[in-house]
Amino acid sequence: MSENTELMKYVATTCPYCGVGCTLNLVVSNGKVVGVEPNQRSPINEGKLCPKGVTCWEHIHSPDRLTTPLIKKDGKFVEASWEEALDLVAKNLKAIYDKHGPKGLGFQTSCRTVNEDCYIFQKLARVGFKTNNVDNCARICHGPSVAGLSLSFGSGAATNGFEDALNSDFILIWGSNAVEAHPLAGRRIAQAKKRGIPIVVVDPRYSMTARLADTWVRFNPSTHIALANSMMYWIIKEGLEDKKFISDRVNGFDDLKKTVENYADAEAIHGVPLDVVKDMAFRYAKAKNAVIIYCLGITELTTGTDNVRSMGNLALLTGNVGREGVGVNPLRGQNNVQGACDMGAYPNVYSGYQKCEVADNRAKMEKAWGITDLPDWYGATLVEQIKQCGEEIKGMYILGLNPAVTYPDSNLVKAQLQKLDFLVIQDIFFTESCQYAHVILPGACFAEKDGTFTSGERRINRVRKAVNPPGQAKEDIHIISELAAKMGLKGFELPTAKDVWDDMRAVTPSMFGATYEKLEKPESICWPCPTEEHLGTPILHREKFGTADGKGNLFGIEYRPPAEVADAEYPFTLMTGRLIFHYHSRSQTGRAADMHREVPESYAQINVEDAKRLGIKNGEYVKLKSRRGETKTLARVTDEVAPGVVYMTMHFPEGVNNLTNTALDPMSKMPELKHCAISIEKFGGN
Ligand SMILES: Nc1nc2c(c(=O)[nH]1)N[C@H]1C(S)=C(S)[C@@H](COP(=O)(O)OP(=O)(O)OC[C@H]3O[C@@H](n4cnc5c(=O)[nH]c(N)nc54)[C@H](O)[C@@H]3O)O[C@H]1N2
Ligand SMILES: Nc1nc2c(c(=O)[nH]1)N[C@H]1C(S)=C(S)[C@@H](COP(=O)(O)OP(=O)(O)OC[C@H]3O[C@@H](n4cnc5c(=O)[nH]c(N)nc54)[C@H](O)[C@@H]3O)O[C@H]1N2
Ligand code: SF4
Ligand SMILES: [Mo]
Repeated sequence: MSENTELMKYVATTCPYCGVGCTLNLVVSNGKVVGVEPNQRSPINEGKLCPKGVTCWEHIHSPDRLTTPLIKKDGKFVEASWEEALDLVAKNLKAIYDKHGPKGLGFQTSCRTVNEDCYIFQKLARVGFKTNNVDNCARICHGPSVAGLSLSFGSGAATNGFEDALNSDFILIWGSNAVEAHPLAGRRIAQAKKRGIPIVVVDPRYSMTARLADTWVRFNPSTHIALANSMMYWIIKEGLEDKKFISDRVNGFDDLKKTVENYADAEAIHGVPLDVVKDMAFRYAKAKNAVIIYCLGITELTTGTDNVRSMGNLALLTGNVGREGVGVNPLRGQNNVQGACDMGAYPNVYSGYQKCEVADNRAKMEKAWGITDLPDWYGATLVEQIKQCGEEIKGMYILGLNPAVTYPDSNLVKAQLQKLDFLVIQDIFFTESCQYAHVILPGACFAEKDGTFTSGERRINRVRKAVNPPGQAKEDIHIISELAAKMGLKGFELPTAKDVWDDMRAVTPSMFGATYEKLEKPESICWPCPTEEHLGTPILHREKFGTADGKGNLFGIEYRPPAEVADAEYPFTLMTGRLIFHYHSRSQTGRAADMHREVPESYAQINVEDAKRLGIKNGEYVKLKSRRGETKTLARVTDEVAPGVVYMTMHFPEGVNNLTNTALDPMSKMPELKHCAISIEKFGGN
């Protein structure tokens, strides 16, 4: 039966939104996706989906999809053939490389698309242009988790799975609004609550997740290190540290002990009364099995890596790593943020975190890829690449990212992109960033290709093709392999996603055993999976840590304030985040009618007392200003944020990132997306 006459079929695949990795069936009728059915047998979502999952098919056949390559001529985009567009891309990237060398180009890839796209993309950068200037969206998401947990535990990944929270005796949720951002992981937390497992949520804001907690601890934004240090001071003072675990498996106790001595009572910094600090610390330390779940409240700050290491400190100090019901679990954000990093779309590692600076690793990849002279240097990261536009970097290739909306300081980003001699963007929609491109290449969305997404619990879930891409749009791996062919590169003749995956497996010890055959099962497998007989590794660090000496590392870390703090001119602290109904820059959820209707416009939460003082009423427009720009938004007057604090979602263009700051965490190069100083005015004045 041809595709156009078939009646109805179910295609098992994975949700394209968040890192929980719920599996679902796309319902296909007459060559079109007409709905979804959650996978009833999935151990991840057990037949449930959140509003984003339920509507994840609605954008697939949107009339706004990019259907043909576009080339900018005389300032206007005109339709072009693939031949013409790819010739132009090959010619321009090569010309820049010949003139400016490997550091003249920047490559940025998505965490929304499949592992296979990410792998072949970084291979193109490294083989075709000998550059490590390749990065992915994790940089501005969980980059500090990769950096921090690697230092603490020797692996940057979550230690335990989502369901494992049910094996815990105490759940500490820190800077994560899982109920809205990871609803099916949030469901596990709700199940834990029903079973009577105590839940403490640490958040400056009374979030949806804080509502679920039995104890909500409000603290001052961006003071995580001080608060964690205070907790550890009291844990050590009461002798509640796990002495055996520390002596057997952990380095650095003395350094930590000395540092936390100054934080016995740090309420002046973090704002949490001493009795609350002690109560939280003792409950965490005394629980038989305690787990920490954290997210962007921890990472998206200039102290991101140190905040993550503070979570590692708490767990190591109390022996809460390496078995069921414990661990430190960053809820990875995008559907494939774990995978994009695993695939080596990162400026210092190949797939499976094999470091580029190690000569043996370079030699191995050179042999596999049939080339010489792979670079050993640490490439420029996402925001560094933007800062270098027009200077070192003259050309850029962006696959599935929308920097004009999602990177800090949008005005700067737009100005920088315009300084490029050549910008190619490969997306499924014409995004706010596309207007700055010279060539736009139409990719295929998740429903139109085969591949894999790796979820936040390191589970490699299959993505399966249900329908053809619209018009001339092509699967992203095909676009890249055709481009590579135009450049005369070898090793890109990989017609299927499985071929790309096998190409990756062959050079990646930690994923070598994860064959497509093994990924067929509904529960799939979690890497590390080194051999074909291996069944995967749901829990990390059982016997030893992934560090060189096999031990976990405690670090004495001093509190540092954020890069920009409120002052007389900009007296409010801006926090930023998410809503359940929208996803990032809304290129997809904005095209799902039900989602759009729920919250059609941007808003900022402003404290009742502040609003009263400024004469602002609920539902009025306000102007928010920072040193970098301004934005107009609706005011929601509430006591969910403390006086002096404003919370705004990131989903609308001309929005929150007009205000944010590009200051970087020195270790992970994460920009301070969650903290800057602003002023508030009634729109149009008083
Ligand atoms: N609906 C929806 N779900 C999503 C996404 C989406 O866009 N929409 N995106 C996905 C992605 S990529 C990610 S990374 C995750 C993110 O998931 P989360 O990190 O859970 O979501 P956020 O709302 O960004 O931030 C979480 C919380 O951090 C708090 N917070 C805690 N401490 C601090 C602090 O010191 N300073 C500041 N400023 N805030 C703090 C905020 O109050 C907020 O409640 O969500 C994923 N899921
Ligand atoms: N102020 C502030 N800023 C933030 C955050 C915050 O909390 N506060 N959060 C940050 C975080 S955690 C993240 S992850 C980033 C997200 O930043 P982005 O990744 O830039 O955001 P998205 O809107 O998800 O953009 C993904 C793009 O990929 C396209 N796409 C989807 N699937 C495919 C595919 O299969 N192929 C191709 N070629 N394209 C595809 C989509 O159309 C979309 O344009 O934003 C960051 N920015
Ligand atoms: S929880 Fe995440 S993966 Fe699951 S349906 Fe919702 S958006 Fe998709
Ligand atoms: Mo993210």
